[in-house]
Amino acid sequence: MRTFFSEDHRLHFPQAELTGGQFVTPYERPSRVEYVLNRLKEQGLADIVAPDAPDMAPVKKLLDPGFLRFLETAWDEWKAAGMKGEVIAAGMPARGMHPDRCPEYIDGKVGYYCHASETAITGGTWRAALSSLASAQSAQAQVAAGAQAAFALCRPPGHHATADQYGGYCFINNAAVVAQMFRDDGAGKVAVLDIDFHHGNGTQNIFYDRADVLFASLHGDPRHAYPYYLGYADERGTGAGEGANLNYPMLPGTPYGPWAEALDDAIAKIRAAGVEALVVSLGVDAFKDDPISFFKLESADFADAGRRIAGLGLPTVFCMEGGYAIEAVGINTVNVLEGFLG
Ligand code: SP5
Ligand code: ZN
Repeated sequence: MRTFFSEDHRLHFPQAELTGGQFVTPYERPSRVEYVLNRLKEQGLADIVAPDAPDMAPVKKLLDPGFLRFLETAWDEWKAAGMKGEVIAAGMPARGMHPDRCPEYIDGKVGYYCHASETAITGGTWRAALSSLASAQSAQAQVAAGAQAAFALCRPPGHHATADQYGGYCFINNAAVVAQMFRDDGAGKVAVLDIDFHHGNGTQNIFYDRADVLFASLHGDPRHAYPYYLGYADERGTGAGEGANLNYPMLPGTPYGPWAEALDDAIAKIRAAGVEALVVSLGVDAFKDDPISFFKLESADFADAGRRIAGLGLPTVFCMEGGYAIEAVGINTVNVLEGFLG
């Protein structure tokens, strides 16, 4: 299995994440992917190539062009307005306000296009997000050309980003773009299987009214876990998309047994739906030692999950998402890929 990876991820490394009322070094940091790269090489999965340039045409169709322009220009506007620190949203439109009127002043625009203020934008964020997107798109192209599977070692991650909002360490929803590209290449139906600990609110939101992209997510119950305001089991899709959204929220302390039962249920429903291509949002923050999550998966469980996913027999693109137990991120991520390869 080939890995697509760009060194340009390093351009995104904010100093600050707002958590627990403090600014800390972000959990989502460049060293995460270094551990994945090293583990890939250690395990002989050394086919690692730089992606082609990103193709913005499918992205502009799926995501809001105003949002993309915002991401590209936010840092310069912020600095031009005299702001001293990194771009951080202080206020967002809340209940009773106008959620759909974009202010002109940059501080207001930031809140309009953001849904979680832990995530900072810096001068390198846009180029890093584009390089992450490029890896996902090149992985999709390789699978569309006949490879059984490919791994996009994306950083920053993508699954919390909607068509017009960033947050949760995510800016461009790589997995959603890959799913749309499979559709554009002729797949009748595509599934996105999201095994990151956090609910993939962005991906769910983008495809919520569509029957042609099935979304299934295993995640911490939103009553207890970020992103808090989406991810309940009764969110099943709307209109034509009714039934094409599958949420598996699970409680603090959930070990592999019930997690794997949820995975099997999602896999059975993906199989029954007649899907022709699979995108896996591959976060490994369900790991027992993850510093911001509360499931109890062991490293070996990730290999077992990979085996189960392979049982679908579908052309598959893996997109890297979260995972913050830095030194185990490499082992756990590569375990999924090795389990998949058998
Ligand atoms: C891609 C992904 O996994 N994004 C996760 C975003 C999580 N954002 C909220 C993080 C809250 C961290 N709180 C840390 C508490 C440590 N005890
Ligand atoms: Zn996550």
